[in-house]
Amino acid sequence: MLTLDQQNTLAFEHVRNALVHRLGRKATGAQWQQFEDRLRTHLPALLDNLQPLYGHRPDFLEQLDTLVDTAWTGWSERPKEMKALDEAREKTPTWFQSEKVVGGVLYVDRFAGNLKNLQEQIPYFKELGLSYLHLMPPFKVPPGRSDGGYAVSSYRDVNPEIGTIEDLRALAKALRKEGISLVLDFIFNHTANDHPWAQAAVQDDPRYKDFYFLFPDRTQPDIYERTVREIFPDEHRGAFSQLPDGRWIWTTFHTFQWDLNYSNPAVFNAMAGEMLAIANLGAEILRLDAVAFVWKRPGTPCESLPEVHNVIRAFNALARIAAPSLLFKSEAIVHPAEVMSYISPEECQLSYNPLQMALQWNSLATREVNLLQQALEKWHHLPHNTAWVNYVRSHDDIGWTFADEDAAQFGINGYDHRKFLNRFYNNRFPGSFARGVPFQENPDTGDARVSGTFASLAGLEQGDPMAVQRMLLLFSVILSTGGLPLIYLGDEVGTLNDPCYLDSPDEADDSRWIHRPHRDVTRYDQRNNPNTVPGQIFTGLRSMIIIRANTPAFAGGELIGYRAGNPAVLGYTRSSTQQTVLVLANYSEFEQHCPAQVFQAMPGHPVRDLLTDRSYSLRDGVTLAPYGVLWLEVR
Ligand code: OTU
Repeated sequence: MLTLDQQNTLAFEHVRNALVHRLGRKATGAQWQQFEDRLRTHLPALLDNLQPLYGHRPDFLEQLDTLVDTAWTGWSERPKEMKALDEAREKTPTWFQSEKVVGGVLYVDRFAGNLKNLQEQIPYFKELGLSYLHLMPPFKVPPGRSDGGYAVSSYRDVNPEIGTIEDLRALAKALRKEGISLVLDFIFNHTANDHPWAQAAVQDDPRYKDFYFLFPDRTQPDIYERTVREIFPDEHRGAFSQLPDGRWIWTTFHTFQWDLNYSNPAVFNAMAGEMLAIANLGAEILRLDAVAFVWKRPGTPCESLPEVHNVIRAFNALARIAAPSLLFKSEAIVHPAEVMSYISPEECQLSYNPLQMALQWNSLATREVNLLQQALEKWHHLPHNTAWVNYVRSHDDIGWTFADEDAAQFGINGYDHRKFLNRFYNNRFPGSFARGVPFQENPDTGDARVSGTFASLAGLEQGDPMAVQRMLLLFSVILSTGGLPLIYLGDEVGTLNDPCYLDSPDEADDSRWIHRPHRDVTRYDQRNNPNTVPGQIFTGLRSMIIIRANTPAFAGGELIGYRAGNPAVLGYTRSSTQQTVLVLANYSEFEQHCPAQVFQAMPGHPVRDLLTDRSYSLRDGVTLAPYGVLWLEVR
C-alpha cells in the first residue's frame, strides 16, 4: 500500500510529466517554475475533491490531464499585472477583512450606460469610499429575457450593448489603479439556452449531449420533482422545462437557463477554463452564483449535496494553481447552517450574509432585536481568514431565511412569522411604512419573497418622517458587525421603486426589476446637500464609512454580543488589540433607555461616541434616539 504522500507524489509526477511532454521546450523558465511549484502544492487538494466526483471513471487520469492543461493555459495567459497582484496579495491575503474595505454593486447599463462611461464614475466611487466594485453580469446574453444577465450565452464576450471585452479589461485596470477591486460573477450552475454548448447539446453532438440534464420523457423529471423545491414557480412549475421537440431539460430558474451537468467531468473542465478567463480579465473576486444547486441526485432535495462542496473546492484548488490571488464569494440564500457550510479558505473565503440582511428587516418590522441578537451570537463567527459580506439590499428579492428552530426559542412560529413579514413589507399590513411588492408567491406552499428598494421598504416612498433614520441605522450595522459591507448603488441616495418594469414585456413578470432602477441624476446631484433627503442619506453614510476606516476595532469579523437590557436595542462589542467599541442600535421609532445595570462591567469614566464625538457616562445608563446608533469607544 502506498502512503498518501507517495500517492500524491506519483500523481504529481504523472500530470507534470504529461504536461511537460505536451508542452515540449516551453516547460522552462520562471513562469513554469512557479506553476510547477504551485501544482505540486495544490494538486493534493484538487485530487481530494475530484476523486469523490469522478474517481470511479476509467478516464479519470485523462480528464485530470485536460484540467492541468487548462490550468497551464490560464496561468500562461494571466496578464503581468495580475501576476504582480498575486505576489502582492501573498503578503496581505486577508486584505478583505480590513476596516477600510467597502463594496458597491451596480448594473453597468443602468448606472452609466456602458463600460466606457462607467470608467468616468471612478471619482464618484472614491468619493463614496468604495474599494470593491461588483458589476452585475456584463456577459453576452440572449435577446429579450436574460434574468438581468444571469443567463450567459458566452463567458468570453461582453454584452455588445455595454461595450467589448477590451472595455471590461480596461475598466478592471483603471479600477485597480485607483485601489478598487473588480468583482464579477461566475455563473456556473447554468448557461443560457443559446450558449453554443446548449445548442450543440440539443443537436445531440456527442461532445456536448451530456453537458445538460436532457431527458426524452417525464420518467426522470417526475422522480426528481418528488424531492426538489420550486425556485421560480411564477415562471414555470417544477424544475424542468419542455423543449419544442418534446424532451425535458433541467431548468432550476428560468426556462432559458439550463442547468449544467457536473457529473460529467468535461463540464467541470470547460467551466474551469471559463473561470480562469474571467479571472484573467482582471476580476479579483468571483461571486459564485446559486452555489447550492450544482449537484443533483435522485431522492434528494438536490441542494447543497456534499458533492457541491467538492466542486467548489476543486475550483478553489485550481485557482490557487493558476490565479493565486483569486477569491470566491458564495451566494447561498438558504438556512444559516447551510450558508456557513460554504465558508472556508479552501472553499469560499467570502459569503453573503443573508441572515443578517433578513433579520435587520425583521427587527424594523417588529421593533424587537431578539432574532438579530441571537443571530449575531450564534451564526456570526466564521473560520479564520474568511469574511461575511454584509448588505441591506441586493438586486434580488428578500427571502426570510432564518431558521425555524431559532425562531421557536422566542415562541415565534416560523411559517406564520414569514407570512406576517411578507404582509408587512408587501404593503398589506395596516400601519406598515414599507412599500414592497411580492416576488414568486407560491400558491401551494404559501411561500413568497419581497421586492423593493431600500428606501421604499424603509418608508421614504410613503413619506414616513423616520425613513432616513431607518436607512442610516441599517447601514450602520452592516458597517460595524464585521466583514465587508456591500452597498447596492442607488441606495446611498435613497432611490425609490421604479414601477416602469411593468411596461416592459421582458421584465413585467419579474418584480425584482422594481428595485433595479436607472441612476437618478437629480438624486446624485443632491448628494452633498444636507437639506435634501438624498444628501442626508449620502452624507450620513459617507461619514460612517470614514469613521469606520479609522476604527481598527472594526477590522476582521470577531464580535461579542452585548445584551443591552432593552428589547428594541441591539448590542455588540468589537475589539482590536488597542481598542474596544460598544455598538448600540435602536430598532424602534421611540427613544429607548438601556439601564445602568447592564453597563456595570464597563468603564466608569465617560466614553466617546465615535459617530458624534459626544461623551456618555455609562453609569447613568444610555438613552438612544429613535432609530439611534452609538459607536462607543469603551477602551
Ligand atoms: C441568483 O439568485 C441570482 O442572484 C439571481 O439574480 C438569479 O436570478 C439566479 O441566481 C439565477 O442565476 O433564486 O431569487 O440561494 O435564492 O441563488 C434569487 C438560492 C435566487 C437562490 C439564489 C438565486
